[in-house]
Amino acid sequence: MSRRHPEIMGQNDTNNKTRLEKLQELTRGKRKVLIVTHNHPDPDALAAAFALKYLFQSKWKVGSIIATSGVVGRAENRAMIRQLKIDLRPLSEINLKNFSRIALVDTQPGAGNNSLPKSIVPDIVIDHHVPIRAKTRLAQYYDIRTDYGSTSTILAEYLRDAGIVEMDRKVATALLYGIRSDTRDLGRGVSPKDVDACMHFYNRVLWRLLSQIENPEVPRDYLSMLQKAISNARLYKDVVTLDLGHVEHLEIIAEMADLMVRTEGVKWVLSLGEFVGDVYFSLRTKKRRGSADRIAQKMVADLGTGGGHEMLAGGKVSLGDKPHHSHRELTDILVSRFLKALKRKEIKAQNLLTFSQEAAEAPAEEKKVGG
Ligand SMILES: [Mn+2]
Repeated sequence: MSRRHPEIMGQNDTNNKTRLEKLQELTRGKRKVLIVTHNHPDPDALAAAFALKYLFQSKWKVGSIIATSGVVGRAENRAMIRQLKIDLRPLSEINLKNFSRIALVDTQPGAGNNSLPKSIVPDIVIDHHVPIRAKTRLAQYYDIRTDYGSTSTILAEYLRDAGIVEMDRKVATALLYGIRSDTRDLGRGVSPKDVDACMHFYNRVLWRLLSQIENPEVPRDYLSMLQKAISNARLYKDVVTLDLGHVEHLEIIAEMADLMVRTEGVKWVLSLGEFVGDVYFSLRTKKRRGSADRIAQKMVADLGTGGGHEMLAGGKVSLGDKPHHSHRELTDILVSRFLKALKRKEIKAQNLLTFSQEAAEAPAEEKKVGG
């Protein structure tokens, strides 16, 4: 019952202004804040970090550095960094001792998807993912709003309530893209707050730049991955599973899940792949109350980490932690747990394309019978 409620600094009724005061207090007199995103940052993580940096600088003249781990591979995300000039540093090259304040955005300590050493408790945690991690509550400041569609929305509210009228246009563009990309254009896992936030700074968005970010050139490899994804997809009635095998960059796993869930008649998609020795997966569903986050957590029980939201979730199993399992075995366990959770285990798999072809070729009355 209380699972979905927003938890903010341990209270529900604290308003943004009070939070801003607390943030100011925490960073007062600090030379530089380190802002860390989850590994392989997506547009929401990048926008939230970019906006937090802007808030610190423009409001309180506190400098900050944005750092992350992993690879930004998706063409749109690379375009975002390039076009908006987001200065992103590798976390591995940062001396954490040089920072007396560390902020985590779009992730939490113990979530398993960021590279902040386990021994470090960040001072600031801002996120929108379920579950709220135990270690998050140790942070001096945390703002976890699990009913929000994006972390960017939280940052947009901060900027609005900090009284920033003429918001930096690049920051506004980043935030809009962050919100849109996490909510699939304000249509998935979205709250009224996400829509409000967009409306507030709409007139500051650089639309041409945004269009360039959303429609970048893609490498030919991208098309071959697309081909592989489609031909590998297995259909269990209305559920698709998809093993991409080794992937060059991580975002492709989520991207293919997003694509496949748009297939007619498909209600759920599990997309998996192996990246630098770890198995990653993305879950997507058309069901508004799909509990994808709970299924993701069931799938990784005793194996790894997982979480997310009702309609989208993800997880990771490190092969290093499970040396007795091969990539194939782990993938099989994850797929089997997924199908079991959805009660599709007894259904015989079909090839997604064969199925569509048969359906297309079948006479109309037979299709009706199949219902
Ligand atoms: Mn997010």
